[in-house]
Amino acid sequence: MNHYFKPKYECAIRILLAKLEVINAELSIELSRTVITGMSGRLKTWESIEKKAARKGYGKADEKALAAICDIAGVRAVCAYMDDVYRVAKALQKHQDLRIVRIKDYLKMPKSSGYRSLHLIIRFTTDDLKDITAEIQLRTIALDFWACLDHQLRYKRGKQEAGLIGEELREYSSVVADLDRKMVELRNRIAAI
Ligand code: 0O2
Repeated sequence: MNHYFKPKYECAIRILLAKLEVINAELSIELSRTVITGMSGRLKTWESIEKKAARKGYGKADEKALAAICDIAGVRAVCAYMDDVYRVAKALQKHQDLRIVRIKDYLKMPKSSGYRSLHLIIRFTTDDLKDITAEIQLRTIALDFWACLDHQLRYKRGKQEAGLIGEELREYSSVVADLDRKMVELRNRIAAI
């Protein structure tokens, strides 16, 4: 991205990762176990920004288009358990320097592809990063496994090609979600012993 505010997006990613580190440390002490098992951040490539701008009906990836793309800065936290995903989201809500402007709960309402994840669209409120938006994706280890393979196998392919394997991937996504529920139940049963 050869745009003057690229450093701001990079900075946003670093700040969000630092926040997630702190949240992980606090929750891990509180619950005596690791809550976030992995995290990563990425700046959307210029090619991907241009494609998304076109998909959203913008002729070119100008400032207006960039403002409409919420995931130029993207951060992902992979959690051990399903309920941890909501714990992390709740902890992020307490941060004064950002505002959660939109929540896309694809855990409660999975996408037709079978994609399950909790997306928080945040906007920074501090002067230095004012109006910089970012997307935080929160999901479990199991759902991350599904999403990564789906991304490779289907997500970025043409519709016809993707259609052939879509049903099978949707089914596996339900299997993964069931497994996540069972793991929470098992953890709770063990804790009650
Ligand atoms: P990449 O390559 O991961 O960056 P909207 O802004 O609401 O109009 P958008 O941005 O598509 O539409 O929102 P959404 O649904 O929150 O999707 C944002 C990101 O979620 C995607 O970014 C993917 O990372 C992920 N995602 C969404 N649907 C799927 C899916 O079916 N499978 C997988 N594996 N990931 C998905 P990008 O920019 O599309 O792609």
